Amino acid sequence: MKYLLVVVCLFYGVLAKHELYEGHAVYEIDVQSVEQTKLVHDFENDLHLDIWSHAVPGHPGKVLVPKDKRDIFENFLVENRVQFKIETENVKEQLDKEDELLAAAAARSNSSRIGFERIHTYEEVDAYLDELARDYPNVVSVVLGGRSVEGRPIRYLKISTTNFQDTSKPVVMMQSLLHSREWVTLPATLYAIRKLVVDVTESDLVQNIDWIILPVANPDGYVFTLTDRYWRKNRATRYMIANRCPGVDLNRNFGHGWGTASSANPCQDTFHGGSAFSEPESAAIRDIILEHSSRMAMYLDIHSFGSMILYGYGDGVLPPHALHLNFVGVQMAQAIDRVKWPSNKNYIVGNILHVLYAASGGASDYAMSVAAPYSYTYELPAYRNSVWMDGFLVEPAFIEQAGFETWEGIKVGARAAAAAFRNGKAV
Ligand code: 0X9
Ligand code: ZN
Repeated sequence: MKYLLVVVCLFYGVLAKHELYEGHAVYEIDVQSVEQTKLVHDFENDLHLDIWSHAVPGHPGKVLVPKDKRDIFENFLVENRVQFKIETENVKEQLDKEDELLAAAAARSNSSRIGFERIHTYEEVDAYLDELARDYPNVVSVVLGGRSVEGRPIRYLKISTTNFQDTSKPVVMMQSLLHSREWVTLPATLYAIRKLVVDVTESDLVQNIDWIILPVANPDGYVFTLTDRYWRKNRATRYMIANRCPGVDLNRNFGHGWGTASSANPCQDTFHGGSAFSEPESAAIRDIILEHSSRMAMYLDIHSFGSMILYGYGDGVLPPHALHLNFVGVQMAQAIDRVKWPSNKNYIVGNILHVLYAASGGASDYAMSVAAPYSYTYELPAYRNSVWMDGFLVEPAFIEQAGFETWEGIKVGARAAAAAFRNGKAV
């Protein structure tokens, strides 16, 4: 009887999941002119839609549209003769499918160990950091960087053959999951950890460089994605309006150009918070960057999706060493392209504003302005091998590949940044 109850509960539990996204659709928008670009963008913002990628002429954009806004949105597109197609009719079905695939992969692997068969939870990753520090005490230590809004520890790894004492060595810092729904970014940091600690095949990387790796930069948001798969921000409640719209976009909350190209509306996905570093998660990252600013050669903030390597600044102003920044960016992109799956597109490299849009308060902009001359935002690929799989969703077969191919890029970048650091010409 008890067993039956459990089965029934599980069954309804699964059915009830992702109910939030029942009838939500993903539209692909193909704008033909600068006027249409602006029109669509403004309307998407007015409707508070979740813009996954901006439409520009020649590059269709994607936007998530809730059920109750589909009519008004479609009418607007038709009236303004904007071309579009509905890429996904019902997002909930896709989310159920992702769960199913990840659960099947987990059952096959039948292991609680950290691997690349599935996407691990915050708790699993956190426990793994301790395990590594225990098993590799000479190279690994775990540091508590701070606590999230909901009190979760923000912990990161320091990997060093000299216990961070040799100040002639460059530091490379990388993080994932600042945007919690970008699940495919977690294997990128976990893979780097594996190749620097567990399965070291290129020892120069760990001999010559001190590494800082923060796998879950937004713990509350990440835990919340188990309830709302497309949650991007942290879980701050102090800016809510009538008890609605929690969360600050942590990648708009850093102190470079804060508030100039972001949203002041808590209901938007790019809400920048009360002030620069108002959020404990971004403040914790700032403190790590500042602590190591004199020798941070490279900073990598891993996001998804779009197959891009972006650099600052978010207002389109280029730093004096932009040529080097672009050059190393291209080398990293080429290294990834050499081993990427043929079904995925080549990486694009460029300044954030030139490639995507203006964005202020970004983590990588801040890191570049105070510490790391080679500072980038990676946008990992969307998985493209199947017709049903979309943007942020993760196909289990791609998890290890995402880690592996991104590591190819990181290695090239880290070596180049370290060489520049040693030559005393950081830029
Ligand atoms: O908009 C963002 O925060 C990033 N794209 S995402 O789709 N993952 O949200 C890009 C941020 C890049 N910002 C800077 N380099 N300043
Ligand atoms: Zn992101």
